[in-house]
Amino acid sequence: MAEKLFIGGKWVKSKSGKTFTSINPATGGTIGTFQSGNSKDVGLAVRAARKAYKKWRLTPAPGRGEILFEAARLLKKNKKRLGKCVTDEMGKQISEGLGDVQEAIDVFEYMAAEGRRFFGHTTTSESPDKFAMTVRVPLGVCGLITPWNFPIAIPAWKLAPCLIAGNAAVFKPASDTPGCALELVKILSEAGVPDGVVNLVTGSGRNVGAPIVRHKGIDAISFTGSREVGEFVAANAGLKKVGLELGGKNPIIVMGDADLDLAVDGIIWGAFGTTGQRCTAASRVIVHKAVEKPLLARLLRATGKLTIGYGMKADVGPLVNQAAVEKTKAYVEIGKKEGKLFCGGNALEGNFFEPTIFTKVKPSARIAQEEIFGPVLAIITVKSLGEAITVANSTSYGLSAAIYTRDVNSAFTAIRDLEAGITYINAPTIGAEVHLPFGGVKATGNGTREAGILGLEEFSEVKTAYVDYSGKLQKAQIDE
Ligand code: UN1
Repeated sequence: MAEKLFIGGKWVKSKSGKTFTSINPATGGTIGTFQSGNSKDVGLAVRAARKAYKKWRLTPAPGRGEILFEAARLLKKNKKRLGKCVTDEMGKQISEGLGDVQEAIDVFEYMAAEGRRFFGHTTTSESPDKFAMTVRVPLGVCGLITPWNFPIAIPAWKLAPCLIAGNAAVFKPASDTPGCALELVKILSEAGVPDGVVNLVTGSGRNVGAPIVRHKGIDAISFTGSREVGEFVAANAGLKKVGLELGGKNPIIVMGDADLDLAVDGIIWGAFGTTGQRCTAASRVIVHKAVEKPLLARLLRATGKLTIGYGMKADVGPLVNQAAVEKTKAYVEIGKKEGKLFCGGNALEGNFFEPTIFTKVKPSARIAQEEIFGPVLAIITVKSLGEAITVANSTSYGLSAAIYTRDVNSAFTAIRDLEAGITYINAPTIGAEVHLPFGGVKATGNGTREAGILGLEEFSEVKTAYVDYSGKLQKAQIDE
């Protein structure tokens, strides 16, 4: 039986009358059948959200927080089961599947507690007997469009701040992971999110995503995904408030004084964790010439130890689908012309791909510039910290960056000069925590930060309020 859409608190079929299936990328087994939503479903979801918003926005924020705490509790209770759902539907290794759920728990708890802060400012007035302050107000109805690589965590990053701020949501998950999205929405409903406040419309980007982006009844869009789609969102959302988290080409710099064993652990995790399918994945290593040889020897050894297979059993799971395999294959062919294939390079049966490393890559090579979203790492060799930073900054993206060094001067220079929203010292490019802002510079987005205190800003706006208790007309700038 096909799963349904969730609109206005009811599980309903799509007006399209069509469905699609979600497949386990490791085993080829069917996860489930889901509704292929269309613009009519989006219209109904927006109507339900607008109606529910009227009441939800007036529910005191600590009360909204109670519901989010309950959602966190239910996620905890179901963590094991949901972690396996993540592994089965998108392929990542089970400890990462559980981490995906943990990140959702963390962000629900964090944002739930924001319900008792939600601070504005108070300040002085230039007039006597007058009070001035700012308060935060919700945006209205938000369209949330999420990717498959963190199928529970990224929807949670958006839903938790969206809800605590008093907005209603129309949520469209990636078509590779509708099952995880459904699980999350069921938990929100069970936790007490009122009917219509969160509406789920599954289906394609063309038939569901685009109508959400263009809908006049939607006030804001929060999108995480590819740069191409991000550009479409920016061009089609009109005057909606838009938050974009797009790609990355994240570098790890390894200096001559680095702890090489530590660096190798970080590179392997950064490059091949989630099979390279993170916007924060390390896809470039920029190594100082002095340690190139020993680093490569260690990397070869460590890569050789990785097991590839179904995420319940192996270190490196599959790519999400056949299109991702084809894309990775194509980049490996490009890489063979641009650098030296050092290890891996082969697609295996099913959706699996060997962890792949290219050496002697030029900073301008396509495999060093374009986001592959697969287990492909480009190694670039440099002669100084200055050159390393110039190379690190030489892509259009700027999400996360890392440096391995024992020198405090190099570390602080990197923090100052790396063009990235997130910089790690002696840690890989992945590992963001939910109470700190997450996001990037340059083509990684449009400046929005998710999670942390800034995550609330994406989903609320500031209202300025003046209270004049003088009992007479006072004119700003004009009265003496
Ligand atoms: C993403 O790569 O799409 O820091 C999000 C990390 C995770 C979030 C990544 N906590 O890698």
